[in-house]
Amino acid sequence: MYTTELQKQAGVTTAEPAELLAAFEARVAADEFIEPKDWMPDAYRRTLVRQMSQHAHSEVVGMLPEGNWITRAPSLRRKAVLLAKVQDEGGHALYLYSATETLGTSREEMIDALHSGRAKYSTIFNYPTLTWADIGAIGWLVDGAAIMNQVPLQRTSYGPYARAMVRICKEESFHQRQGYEIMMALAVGTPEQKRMAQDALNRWWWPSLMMFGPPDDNSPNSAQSMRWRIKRDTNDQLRQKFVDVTVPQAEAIGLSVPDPDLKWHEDTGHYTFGAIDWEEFYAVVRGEGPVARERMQARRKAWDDGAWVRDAATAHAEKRSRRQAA
Ligand code: BYC
Repeated sequence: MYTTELQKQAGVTTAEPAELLAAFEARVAADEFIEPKDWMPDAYRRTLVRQMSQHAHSEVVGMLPEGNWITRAPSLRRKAVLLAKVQDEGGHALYLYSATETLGTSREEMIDALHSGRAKYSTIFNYPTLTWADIGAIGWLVDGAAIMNQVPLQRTSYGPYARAMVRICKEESFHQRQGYEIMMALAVGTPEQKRMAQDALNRWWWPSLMMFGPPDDNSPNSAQSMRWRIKRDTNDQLRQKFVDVTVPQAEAIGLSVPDPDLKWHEDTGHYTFGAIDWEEFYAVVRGEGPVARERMQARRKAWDDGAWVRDAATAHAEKRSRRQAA
């Protein structure tokens, strides 16, 4: 009844009933959603907590590079749009933290893991936003990469994660368009504006490709996550789709992708592209990104500065429940 070959493959370390595991695997294979109260292997739960909380952290840290430009947006319209976008990212983090809490972890545990450096967040947010064109490049490339990764996650096997993704993807598609629209405007602007747009593309292109994670043959979590249908596509498959969709968008506005090895293949209908600097990726994952320290300082400060708000909200909730009980 206990530890079977199936359990070993699933990375199950404690003895878990084989029939429950078999029923779980069958439901996943039939594309049924797994819900919070359903039985699930510990390793499945741990993988989800890891991926979903890191996803939530990425949304919250992702507010920083763009938030940095709200006061400097070049017009009232741009300011209003950027403000709405950054607020959406905060909302995404809230849906994701709530969905992760259904797996039995708490918001405090997750935030503590981020602030202590135990939990990761996307490498992309450790690069600085130097000019207004970077805001265009982030919307276009970073949100574009996020959509590519997140559309399949609407069919991820864990119900609360899949449902959170539906709304997130709708909002991300608006984000991608606002970024591309900024790039379009700059690309037909003055020579200096066009130069800024090209410079932003040059700096954000390769880090955007890294967002999809290490290559498949070096991605320790992919095989199991694909089997459990947490991930529906591999890192390399999504990266390829992103390149295929994005290169023509750059060409349409007269910008060039900074990759001399980029080549279109009529026969396969795909681009091949140059080597990604994985040393840079792993260094950024290790916390050595150009603005990694500033990002974590900003998050910790925001958490400390917000302590009075959390205290006030808790006191208010307690007062309300006392009043209701009376
Ligand atoms: N950055 O075995 P692998 C956004 C880690 S937010 C940092 O392939 P997995 C947005 C990985 O965690 C975008 N670390 O892992 C917000 C693992 O380490 P651990 C965030 C990375 O999980 C605001 C190790 O490398 N999106 O779009 O199978 C404004 C080995 O990797 C990265 C999500 O989080 C990275 N880029 O696949 C604008 C989507 N890549 O955890 C935009 C959900 C890999 O074992 N997440 N690592 O210590 C996923 O789809 C998957 O977790 C990943 C990685 C594809 C990211």
